[in-house]
Amino acid sequence: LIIYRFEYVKNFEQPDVLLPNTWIVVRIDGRGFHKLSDHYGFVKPNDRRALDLMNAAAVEVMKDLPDLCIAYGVSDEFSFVFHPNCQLFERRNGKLVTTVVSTFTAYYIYKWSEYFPNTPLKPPLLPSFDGRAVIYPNAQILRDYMSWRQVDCHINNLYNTTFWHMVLKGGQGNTEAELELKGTVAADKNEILFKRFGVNYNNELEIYKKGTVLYRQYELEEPKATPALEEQQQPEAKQSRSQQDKVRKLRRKAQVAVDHVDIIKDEFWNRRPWILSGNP
Ligand code: DGT
Ligand code: MG
Ligand code: MG
Ligand code: MG
Ligand code: MG
Repeated sequence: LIIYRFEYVKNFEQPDVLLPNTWIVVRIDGRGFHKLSDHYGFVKPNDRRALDLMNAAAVEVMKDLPDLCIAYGVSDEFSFVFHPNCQLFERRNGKLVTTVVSTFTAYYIYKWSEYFPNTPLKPPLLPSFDGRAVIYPNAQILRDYMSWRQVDCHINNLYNTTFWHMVLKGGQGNTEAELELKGTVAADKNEILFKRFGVNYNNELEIYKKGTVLYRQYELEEPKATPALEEQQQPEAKQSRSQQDKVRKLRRKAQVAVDHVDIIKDEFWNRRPWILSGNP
């Protein structure tokens, strides 16, 4: 009755369904973490507690959303990947992004005290995250996206490790160190670390050099054959409801593995074909 008078406002809502049969990556990123990391005294350049907290929150997101097949995290960001056959929220952009961001943020704050027992969170500087969804048309491009993030992790970590050694151990000023590093290549930075500080970059922790990859680990393991990438990227023929439920159940039961390994080369993917096949 009276509701009909107002109902037309519903028509103002814009559709935001993401293209079918594409990989969906939801990337979240800490808002103003430059300031937040200073405020709460994160160790420079890498705070193990902060990274472990990011990873712990991301594991909960993976457990909460069985449609996710893999996630990759570095610094204050995490990329969550939905398989092309994912039908969660009818693939609506807004629903997917806000659910991932708010679930992640909720767990980040819930678990904060576990990782920073002596540094309570206090307003007005509280952790929050932004998020966006990007779709990728095939597994090769999805892998290139993941490689891009891991290369970024490596480049930033080598730079930051060198910079903070020069400043904190070498006593150089921030600007001075920055100027000296301008235009240097990886080999130069490795040499500065080794010659001045006796640090072999290769011996730095894998979590700092490679970031963190999360995926589901099944007991059945050790794949016999390795499907070609083309096969892997072919989305499954449309699954029935009961098939989808079965896959979901299997995924929910699986352990979420937390790894700090190379995801650029083929090996990682070949050994775990279910990540790209989406089965289970
Ligand atoms: P945004 O994302 O535009 O709101 O601004 P920020 O400040 O979050 O910038 P972003 O995301 O490009 O860079 C991440 C910042 O977080 C960067 O300034 C360093 C800081 N950060 C992340 N992880 C660590 C850590 O483990 N230790 C320290 N000290 N800082 C960290
Ligand atoms: Mg940013
Ligand atoms: Mg940020
Ligand atoms: Mg960031
Ligand atoms: Mg509701």
